[in-house]
Amino acid sequence: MPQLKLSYFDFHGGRGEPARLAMAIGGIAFEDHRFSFPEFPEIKKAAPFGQVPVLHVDGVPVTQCDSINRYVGKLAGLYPTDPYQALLCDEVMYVVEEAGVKLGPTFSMTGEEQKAARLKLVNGSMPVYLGWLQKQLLAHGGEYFADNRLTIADLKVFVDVRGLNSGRLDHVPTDLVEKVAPALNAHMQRIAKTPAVAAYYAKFGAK
Ligand SMILES: N[C@@H](CCC(=O)N[C@@H](CS)C(=O)NCC(=O)O)C(=O)O
Repeated sequence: MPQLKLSYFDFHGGRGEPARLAMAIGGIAFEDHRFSFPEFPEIKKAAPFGQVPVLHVDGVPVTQCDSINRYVGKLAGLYPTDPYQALLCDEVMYVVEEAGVKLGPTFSMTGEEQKAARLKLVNGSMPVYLGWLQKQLLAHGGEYFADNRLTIADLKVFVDVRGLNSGRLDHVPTDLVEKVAPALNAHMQRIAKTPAVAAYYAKFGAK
């Protein structure tokens, strides 16, 4: 097993959290390098593209969260070996990522500008991607997104839904997911109760 070090912000969400969760669930040893938002400018200087997450594999920095997710998913046994199931898994991750890319610019906005930009998403692309995810989940039995079992795609959606519900995102109503895609909320709650996921958050004293 290579030496792994994952660098990402110290909060239970965002692009780095699915990989942290997957490694915890799979019992994969890794250095969990977390840093605060004020520390980010220093980290940014060393990061390829000035962005995180960065996974160091035997000291080599690797970027792009979904590439990292697929890799650690394979190590942790949370990525399908069947090519079609892997495709379904990737599709779900890319949809969540696209939604994240649309939300990204709003983090550097404030006041009315941020409010207008976020409400545009809340009333536009967000219900579309949440609705699609719900449809996809239900089309595959309602419990998991692919392979009839927990995969990295479930973890990516789980982290996304938790973030939307958290109240951390100003102007995004905390009941948005419940209103437009209740099956995703039920999925999130089920994943949260998975013993390894519950143990992971209990370790941090987080809900
Ligand atoms: N395409 C990259 C995007 C990474 C990204 O934008 N990360 C955010 C944090 S979640 C970041 O580092 N933003 C700081 C910046 O772009 O200056 C990926 O998939 O990992």
